[in-house]
Amino acid sequence: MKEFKRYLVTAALPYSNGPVHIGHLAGVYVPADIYVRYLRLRKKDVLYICGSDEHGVPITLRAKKEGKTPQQVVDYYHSMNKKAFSDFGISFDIYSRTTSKTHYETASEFFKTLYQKNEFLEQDSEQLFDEKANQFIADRYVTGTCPHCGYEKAYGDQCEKCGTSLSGTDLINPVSVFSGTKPIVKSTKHWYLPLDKYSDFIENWVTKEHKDDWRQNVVQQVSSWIKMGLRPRAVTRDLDWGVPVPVEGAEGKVLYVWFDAPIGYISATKELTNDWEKYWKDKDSKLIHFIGKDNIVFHAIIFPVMLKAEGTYILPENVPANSFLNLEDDKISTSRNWAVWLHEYLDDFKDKQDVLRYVLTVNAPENKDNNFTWKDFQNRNNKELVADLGNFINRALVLTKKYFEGIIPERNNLTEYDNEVLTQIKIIREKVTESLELYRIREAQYFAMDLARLGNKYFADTEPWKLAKTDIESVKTILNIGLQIVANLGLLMEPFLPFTAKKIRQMVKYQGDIEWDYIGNTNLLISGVQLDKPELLFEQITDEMIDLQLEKLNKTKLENQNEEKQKIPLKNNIDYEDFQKLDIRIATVLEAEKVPKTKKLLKLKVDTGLDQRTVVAGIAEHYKPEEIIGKKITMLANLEPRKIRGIISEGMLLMAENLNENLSFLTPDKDVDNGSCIS
Ligand code: B3M
Ligand code: ZN
Repeated sequence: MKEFKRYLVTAALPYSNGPVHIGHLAGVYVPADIYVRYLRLRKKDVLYICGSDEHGVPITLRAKKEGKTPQQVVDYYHSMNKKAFSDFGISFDIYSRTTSKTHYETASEFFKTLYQKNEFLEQDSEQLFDEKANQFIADRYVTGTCPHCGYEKAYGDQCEKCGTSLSGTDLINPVSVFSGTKPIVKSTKHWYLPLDKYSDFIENWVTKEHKDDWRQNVVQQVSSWIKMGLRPRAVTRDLDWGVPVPVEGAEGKVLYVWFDAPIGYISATKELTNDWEKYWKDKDSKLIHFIGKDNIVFHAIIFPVMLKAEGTYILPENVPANSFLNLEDDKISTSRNWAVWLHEYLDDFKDKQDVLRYVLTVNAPENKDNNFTWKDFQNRNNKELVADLGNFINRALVLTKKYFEGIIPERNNLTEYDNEVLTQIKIIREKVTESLELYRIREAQYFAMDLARLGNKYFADTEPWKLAKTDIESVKTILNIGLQIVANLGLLMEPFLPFTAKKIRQMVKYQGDIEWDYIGNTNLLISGVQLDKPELLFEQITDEMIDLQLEKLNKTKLENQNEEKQKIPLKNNIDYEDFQKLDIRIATVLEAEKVPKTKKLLKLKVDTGLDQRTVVAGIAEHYKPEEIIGKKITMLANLEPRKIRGIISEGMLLMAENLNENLSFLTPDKDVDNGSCIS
């Protein structure tokens, strides 16, 4: 495998329109942090780059919803997320942001370089324009009826029901999300990145050159995009929030967020070091993009095409893309508040960052989606961190205190088993190394815990607490070896559990360098050193602590259900004349029966005060016929009669309903006559 002089590790830039949650940590930031910390322990020249992604329509929508400016929104979440990452030991060398001055300059320069190289296609296209909001609207922000399946809530870019990829102008009765009005179609010019021109390059580079060393989810997704045929992609937008397009004739246009955001990696590096070009342009630099699977196309196709077209940059050596983490079997969602927010986790689990890092790593969704449950969180903590890692270390220290007043004993003659245990330490290091080099972070964490399991087994096999009565010299050797294993854990766990690893090194007064290659050294600790009073590294997580979290989630679920009720979207406005055409009356149900061979229909005979007539109503799943006879109801009396399942229905029952289908009649609160008008 090629040796590189330096490493450039990027982690996907989180949008500054919400807090970061455990899905972000599991998907991107913890695995990347583990890999970077490992490289640092190997004394590699490595930069860990990240920052806030601060453009894009979702941010302007949130700003509009909260009555703030987009800058206020991104300022708020940028500082919240920057602190949350720091609190969790996500050790970026820089956490910048794409509203920085350097980023605007860098992104503009990058665009201009491609523009001057005539890399872009310039095309006029028909786009939907919201006259009331006075802005063009991206396809995602227009809804309407899908021309393929008739689904009335299709988005302009895709129909979620039949999955058809759409463009806003395809929709029937399009409505702008911004103003609720019907948009018009207007022509506008945009600049397109010719992905098709680089299709062969991408195909060779990803699906052939990296067929074996990149994760299959990445190779397969790129393959399917190639098979579908790469098409020119617009990299400018008619928006006022973003990096202005720096060329003539582009007034009122900004760079597409996914064009400018990846350049954020470059601008952040520029802000970090004057040597930035060494990292981004020297073939001896290794570039790795840690991302979630929803960002594969941008990091394995679009950004590499941009870099290739610009011509002076290196390309990523790997793009480890994780899948998604679910929470209690449901998709994590910022908008539904279905998440464990980092800033809230620390409120409830103070100083337990490593517990969450550990659980998210052993459950990392590396090759498929995975699920986080609070029960598993509790079990992993209590049965692995407390019982394996913490228990072993505590035993080594407590026994040393008990038999040698906390002074590290010297080692005497080693048995064959002692030697075997000592050689295992380096073997475990090598297994962890290999897994990390292959970005198998979850496997690496498991192998690292083998060292704690080795220590526990060594004590269980040698039983120093029994030997102490008869052979204290052997106990010295056993405890010395146990403490050497503890010191090695203080190095081996540094990438995974940095807060715990530091405590371990302090507890055994490890004074050496924190280096990967020292792992396996069986003399990290000098005998005769006085150790401090042992402290517990981990504490039990109780059922009460977990129940509290589950209660929070149940409360969120209920709030979401309540919220769902009001989610039936408002229809277009009508004028008073339209309303006057409706003749709505109070009536009484005289007879009611189920319509044969249907689940939902009841056939009613009603007295409207003007006449008696038949009405068919879809309420059979909510009311039994016998329970509505005699009931006063509200109905639309002048609806054209229509035949429903062979029955002529003369009018329509008016019911109150919401999305959770909690149906109700509209019954007057006073005993008014049949035929009373609703006005
Ligand atoms: N802001 C993250 C996302 O899609 C996106 C990553 C940008 S990395 C250049 O959630
Ligand atoms: Zn459809």
